[in-house]
Amino acid sequence: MSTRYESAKAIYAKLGVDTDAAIAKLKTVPTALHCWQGDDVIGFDHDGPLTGGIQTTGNYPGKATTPAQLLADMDKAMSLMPGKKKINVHACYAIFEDGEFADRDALEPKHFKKWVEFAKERGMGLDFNPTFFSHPKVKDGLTLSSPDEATRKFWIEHGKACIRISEYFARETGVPCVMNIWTGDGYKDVPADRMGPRMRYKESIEAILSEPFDKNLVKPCVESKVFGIGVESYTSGSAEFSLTFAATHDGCLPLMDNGHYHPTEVVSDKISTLLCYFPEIALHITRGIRWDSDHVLVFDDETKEIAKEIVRCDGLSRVHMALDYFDASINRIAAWTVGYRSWQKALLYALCEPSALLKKLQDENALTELLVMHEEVKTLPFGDIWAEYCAQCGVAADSEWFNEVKKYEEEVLLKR
Ligand code: RNT
Ligand code: ZN
Repeated sequence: MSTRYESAKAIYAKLGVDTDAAIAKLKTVPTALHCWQGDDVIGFDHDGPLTGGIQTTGNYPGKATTPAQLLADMDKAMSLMPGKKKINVHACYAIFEDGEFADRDALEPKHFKKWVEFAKERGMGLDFNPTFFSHPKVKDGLTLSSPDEATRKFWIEHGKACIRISEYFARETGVPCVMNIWTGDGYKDVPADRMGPRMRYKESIEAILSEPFDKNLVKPCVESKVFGIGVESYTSGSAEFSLTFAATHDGCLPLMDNGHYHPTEVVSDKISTLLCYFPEIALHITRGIRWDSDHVLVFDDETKEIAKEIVRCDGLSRVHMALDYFDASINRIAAWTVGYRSWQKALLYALCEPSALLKKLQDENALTELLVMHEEVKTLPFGDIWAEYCAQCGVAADSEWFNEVKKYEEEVLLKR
């Protein structure tokens, strides 16, 4: 233990914060790392581009194009991050062996065996996502809310297949699987019928959830979105739609992605409300710049505020946390690592907040002192606590880790 840590610990202790306990706690809290940062959200089941209202920009060399490359890249990135990981897989990342192929409605657990092996070898849980985009059966930009019955049926079957796969993940890893339903369904221009698609969306998700599953093993979520590229005027899965759906369907969780709201709306303010009503909720943590741009997560104010809210609400065991961003313009291993480390920093920072003291000031209406203390906290020696946490987790606390990425880029990525 460094003298710097000892001295920082004493400073925090004066404010009633036990930094040893904060570090110990963080080691037990999982955050899901998304596989899709490694290959610009393409996957292995199609040759076409990414479509469905989301987009990656950039053409940085070395992206993974095979399962072996993606898994190796994830391993490299994970070796540079402190903390407890889960792995988040999308259905389009099915790994087919020896020329076999199954369309999305016919996916089976066996197509994800490699992911299970990978997670189990590393003692990690798996989360899952049906992929309702980048596929020819997305008809006129619609899937579960399409007016075309055959289209809806195909995507409902996909959702059901994904429930079976999620349950397989949970049984194999011993960790519950969060299964998130997001579609890019919507309209570019002002629709004539807003309710029709939403009623169909509701019925389709209900049909998916009619697939039998153990609620302790599979945690289905619905993710809302205000708009996407090409669906600027209307989305079937709006915030109200998703929230109300989750509230009225037992065992279904609302998922908030902080890139999916109007630019001045903040998810940090919504967490406490949802935790008043839902036993569990889920988050996609990202960084939207001006729009849902999915920039790499950094240790900025809103990221900190989201982490603080989870901790202040004593929600670490009730909030399923997952990262969701994709930048194709920089080294992808570094993108994964910067984002995950930033979220770890935010959680540790939140765990080191003297929240008992601050809440007391609020309740006593000592609002001037509360402002003073909020400012005081910002310059506490947090860097020394972070360094200690990283040391205990066996990773570099400073940017030393980037040397590993440069080496990997030269030796592996640039040779692809
Ligand atoms: C899109 C949603 C969704 C996707 C992933 C790949 O805007 O955020 O969660 O990013 O499913
Ligand atoms: Zn998301």
